[in-house]
Amino acid sequence: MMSNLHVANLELAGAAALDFSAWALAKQARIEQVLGLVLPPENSAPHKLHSAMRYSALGGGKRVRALLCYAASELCETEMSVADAIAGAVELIHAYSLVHDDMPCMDDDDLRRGKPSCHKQYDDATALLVGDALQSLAFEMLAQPDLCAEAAHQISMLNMLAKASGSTGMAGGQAIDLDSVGKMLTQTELETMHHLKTGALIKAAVLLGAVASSAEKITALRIYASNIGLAFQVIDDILDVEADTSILGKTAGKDADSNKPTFVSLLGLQPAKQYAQQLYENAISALAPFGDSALRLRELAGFITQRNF
Ligand code: GRG
Repeated sequence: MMSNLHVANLELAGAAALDFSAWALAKQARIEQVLGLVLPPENSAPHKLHSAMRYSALGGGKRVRALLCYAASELCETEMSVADAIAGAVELIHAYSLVHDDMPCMDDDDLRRGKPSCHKQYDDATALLVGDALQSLAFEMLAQPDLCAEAAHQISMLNMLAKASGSTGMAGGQAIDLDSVGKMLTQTELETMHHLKTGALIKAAVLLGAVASSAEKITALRIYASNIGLAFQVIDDILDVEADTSILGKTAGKDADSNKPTFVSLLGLQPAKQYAQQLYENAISALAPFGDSALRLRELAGFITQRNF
């Protein structure tokens, strides 16, 4: 199993001189291959669990978090083997969160990434275990021996991912979200919830590859990540109102049906769009000190705020 974690020698396209869509396609293919190697094979026991893990983590999703990991790692000149481990770990945590979020005890959704959600395709108990096992695999990936030349950097990364996904990060945000159904939240409360639920992992995706960087660089990246994390959620709320289920690959109109507070219900559709634009501009401003070397992060901010799925 451990040998599968060494994926640095993948023969995939380099990034130099590629336009954004070619760069993103290459990186999406790369993360698919990284995850395909790290996830246990379906023909290994326990078969159902391994099959359901691969079903949930492979072959779908925009891979925005992995793209952010690769873009920030390129900016910080982080080794590709480390970037792969970071991107894989973050995507595994994200996949686990989606599997659990879709379960009847949470958001209760039958559709994810254009196919039946894990608990519909398999069963509730398997979905619970898939989330658990994907989370453990994420930490196994990031904890692989000798991943980083400096052990202290690796420990910092593990610490950062644990905090981003735990009760003062994503899981905490989900707890507030579940508790907010049917309530009116202020904009500050809504922002706090989403900084945790969606923003914490997006911030980790940007900052994990920067652990060895200067304090100034990390501060600028933190501002960038905080703004795109929130922008991601504002756009998610807008798409829930404006986009079709067939394009989203998940059930549209879910927020209103579940009586959830959103940026659209709080601000209105047009002001929510202006707010997303403001967050985008804040993120771009934070990248100014990096000049051309932050091109991919700039393009990703554009992708996140202009996406239609
Ligand atoms: C269960 C601990 C736990 C947490 C769940 C992130 C989350 C917390 C739930 C997802 C619910 C949701 C739809 C949130 C809105 C923002 C979001 C994370 C959307 C899904 O992310 P995308 O659009 O998904 O990046 P893909 O499929 O493209 O990877």
